[in-house]
Amino acid sequence: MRTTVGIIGAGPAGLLLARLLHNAGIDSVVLESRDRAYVERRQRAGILEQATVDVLRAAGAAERMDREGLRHDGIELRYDRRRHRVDFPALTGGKSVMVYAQTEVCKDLIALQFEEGGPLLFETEALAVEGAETEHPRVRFRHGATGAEDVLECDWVVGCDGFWGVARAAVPSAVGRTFERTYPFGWLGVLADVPPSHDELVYARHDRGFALLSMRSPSVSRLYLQVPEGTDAGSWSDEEIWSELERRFETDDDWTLRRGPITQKSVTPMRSYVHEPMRHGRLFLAGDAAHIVPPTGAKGLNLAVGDVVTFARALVHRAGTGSEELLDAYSATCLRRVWQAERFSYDMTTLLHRAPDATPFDDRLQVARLDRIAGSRAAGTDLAEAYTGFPIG
Ligand code: RFL
Ligand code: PHB
Repeated sequence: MRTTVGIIGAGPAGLLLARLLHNAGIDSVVLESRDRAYVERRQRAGILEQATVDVLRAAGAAERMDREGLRHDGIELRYDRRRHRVDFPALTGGKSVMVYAQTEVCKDLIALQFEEGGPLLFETEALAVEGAETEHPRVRFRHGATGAEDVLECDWVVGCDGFWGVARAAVPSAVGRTFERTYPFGWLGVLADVPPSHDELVYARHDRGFALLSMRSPSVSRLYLQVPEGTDAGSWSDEEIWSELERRFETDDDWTLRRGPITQKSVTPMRSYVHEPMRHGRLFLAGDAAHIVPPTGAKGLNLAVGDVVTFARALVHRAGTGSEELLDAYSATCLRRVWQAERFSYDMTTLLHRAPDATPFDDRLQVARLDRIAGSRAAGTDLAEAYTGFPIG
């Protein structure tokens, strides 16, 4: 098998990259280890930055998003039983975000790829990237149906295979460097068949821990609770989840949390991670394969989009001009945006979560930081600009 760009992974990064390349007349093959139903059902991100929305529209992949996505002009910060709304358009000169789930973005891109794009092979696991330093890198992979091994010969390989993928391992440790931080807590996330209890996202800081109210549609709520690292989702009953959410979201006014049937429960660990550089020879890393952020800033999916847009532009530039200057700049260009997202995600995480060893001093500092955001236009603007997203490239 032969192609111009071998793409490992059919998450948002790999699927969008295949679409962008197809639109530019560049052929690709996508290899995905899981089956289609799994990829379309995996619950993850929910917030699309303005730049992500613009990219999906320009790629011709936004028809359903524009019908079903919910435009949000702000978020609520909740602490000390008080509520503060951060107004995005007012603070950023008109920017907003879109609530449209990652599962839906993936479904839309998969459908388009099957209708119009190149091969997208599910249940096909990449085993290794070979020859990254040569003109003809290869991906060794295994066909799911037969178990037979095969090789995909490429001009370029893009590792969009997430944090646990194989692409990153093809960068020799002598040239790569990693930066990492883990957090002593995770998120218990639930989906519930109940209309969201607020029309915007609510990020709550509470002495018992963080809570987040988000949504998937006008009739489906997505809720998260900070839990200790290593928590088993099954150890929380539905009743315990609702009463803990109620406590953490409590206010002095008459706001109430609507309860409904919980249809899914899972725990996500929290990690900050960056691999530098994001390129080795003709292998490029994009999305979670190169970096992870804790979900508090809603940045993971948006970073993946920025990476693949940057790669596609660079390859199109090379095809048009013969110049590799943008490909050479790929890693540095992406990393500038990645580190801003790392900083923001870290700030949001430490602003809102209660560490197991937190002292009363730490608690007061968090409230002071929140008061600052609520009371200063400059501080509010800083949050609003970062949340609605930094430009790509
Ligand atoms: P993905 O989505 O992980 O996709 C990688 C794909 O590669 C496949 N794969 C392989 N395929 C072939 N051969 C191999 N050897 C392979 N190894 C792996 C995998 O099956 C998968 O389909 O990475 P991508 O495309 O870079 O997209 C990144 C986003 O998915 C991610 O940043 C966000 O979802 C992060 N994230 C969240 N971000 C938010 O902004 N808000 C959230 O609420 C949020 N929740 C989450 C998350 C990430 C989670 N992970 C990684 C466990 C919740 C979870 C549980
Ligand atoms: C979500 O809806 O899943 C979501 C929203 C905002 C976040 C994280 C997750 O910061």
